[in-house]
Amino acid sequence: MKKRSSISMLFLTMMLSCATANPITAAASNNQQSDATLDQQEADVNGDGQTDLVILTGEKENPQDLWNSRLHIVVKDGKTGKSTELKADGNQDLSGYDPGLFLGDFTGDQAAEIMVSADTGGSGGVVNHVIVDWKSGQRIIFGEKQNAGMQIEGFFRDGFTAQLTSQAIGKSFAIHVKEQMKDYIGQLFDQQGKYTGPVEEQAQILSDPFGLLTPIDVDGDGVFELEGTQNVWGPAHVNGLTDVTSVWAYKQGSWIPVRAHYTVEMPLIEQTNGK
Ligand SMILES: [Ca+2]
Ligand SMILES: [Ca+2]
Repeated sequence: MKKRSSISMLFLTMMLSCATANPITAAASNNQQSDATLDQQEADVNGDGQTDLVILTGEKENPQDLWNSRLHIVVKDGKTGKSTELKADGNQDLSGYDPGLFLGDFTGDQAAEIMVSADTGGSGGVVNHVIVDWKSGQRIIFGEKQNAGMQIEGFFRDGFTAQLTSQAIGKSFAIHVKEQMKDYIGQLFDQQGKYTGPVEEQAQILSDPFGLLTPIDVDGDGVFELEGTQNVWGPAHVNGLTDVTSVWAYKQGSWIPVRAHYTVEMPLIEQTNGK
């Protein structure tokens, strides 16, 4: 997989579902005249022991354009030579800058899954990630819902504190945010750190979807996990509060978070003065 530039600021949180992915239907490839080959990799994706060729194609309005629309996966079966095409994210069109492929086994069945990543070019560098289990009926096992990751929500409270909850794991934690909130003293907090903002607005803090999402075999069992970092922000998107990094493993049809940590920027000069 191609390395991408570091991504820390994304937008909007989305609901995460660990439910089984939608079955989707592969269509015969018969309309590739305008498609450009954007990446190609080799691996056994159908589990027959033969190496297959996986090609990522997309459409460019102009050949020199960096933006690619209608990303498609084409698999050339290493045994039969037959090509099968699939929209990279099933029923919707996946688009983006600098799209790339990664082939690796996330499910533990010895056949590689097909991971497609594409920068959306949106605020802060949202990256779409799709993982297709080709062997098991071309199922999308990681898509927009899974890309919401830890789904952090939260609100501010006294003591320059951000009270955060991960909807994905149902756990809460608090971080000290005086440094990040210093522009809001007099608006959301008084000088002593007492919260003075609106109380009716509960979800003042949200997390972005994953940006960079890296396949990594964290436990050395030969099956890839995913590691990614999400920006947690509030009350506005420019106000990054913390970055949450989590590792996810695909177990029995669901992505399970196996570990997570957060980082907070250290104030270098000012003494914190929260309660
Ligand atoms: Ca697999
Ligand atoms: Ca592993």
